[in-house]
Amino acid sequence: MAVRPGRVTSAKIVIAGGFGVGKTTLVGSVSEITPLTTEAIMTSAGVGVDDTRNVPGKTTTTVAMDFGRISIDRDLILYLFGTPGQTRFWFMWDELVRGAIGAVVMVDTRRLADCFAAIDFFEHRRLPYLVAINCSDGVQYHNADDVREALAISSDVPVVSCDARSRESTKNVLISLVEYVLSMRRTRATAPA
Ligand SMILES: Nc1nc2c(ncn2[C@@H]2O[C@H](COP(=O)(O)OP(=O)(O)O)[C@@H](O)[C@H]2O)c(=O)[nH]1
Ligand SMILES: [Mg+2]
Repeated sequence: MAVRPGRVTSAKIVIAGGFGVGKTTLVGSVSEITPLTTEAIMTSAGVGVDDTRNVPGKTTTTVAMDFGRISIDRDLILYLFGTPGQTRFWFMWDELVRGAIGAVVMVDTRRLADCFAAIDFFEHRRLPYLVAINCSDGVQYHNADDVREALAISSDVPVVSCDARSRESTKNVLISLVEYVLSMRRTRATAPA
């Protein structure tokens, strides 16, 4: 992805994280198009499969994925692809990350372990990602340094806070990711082979 003035560049970004962390909310708050979401009312088929114990208000679940679009400025359009949270959809992830420039891993600090699988996946694929702490109701239970330490991620991976329901906040997360991806690319381009 090279952002050139006067030319519109589009890029694909993956939104990942555990079940009920706010992925669908994030795509919905920031998208300029009505997000294509494949939300379904949870039925008894999900009992024992989808863990709603810590997400009591949740009555729907993303069956396949969320899709949205946001123009960061006149030159850059981002297409957002939310991953299905349930591990039974792992087979889709390879397709989902194809062509993506980077990923947002959303975390709820009360259920940090839920994002381990996504982080492992992106580390393994060498896809740049940042960690976005979704501060439910404005409450952040652990600071960014503690989260970084708990997740054992490198010091260059950005850890930011956000409110998935706020367009402004979500947009800032995406801008941070794009800046990070561009800085990584510059570093890789100048690094000796
Ligand atoms: N109070 C509060 N609720 C939130 C926030 N983000 C998401 N939710 C709610 O948490 C539940 C799960 O969110 P959802 O976006 O469906 O999670 P997903 O499984 O990651 O797609 C929904 O009922 C949301 O309305 C937040 O920042 N604050
Ligand atoms: Mg969802």
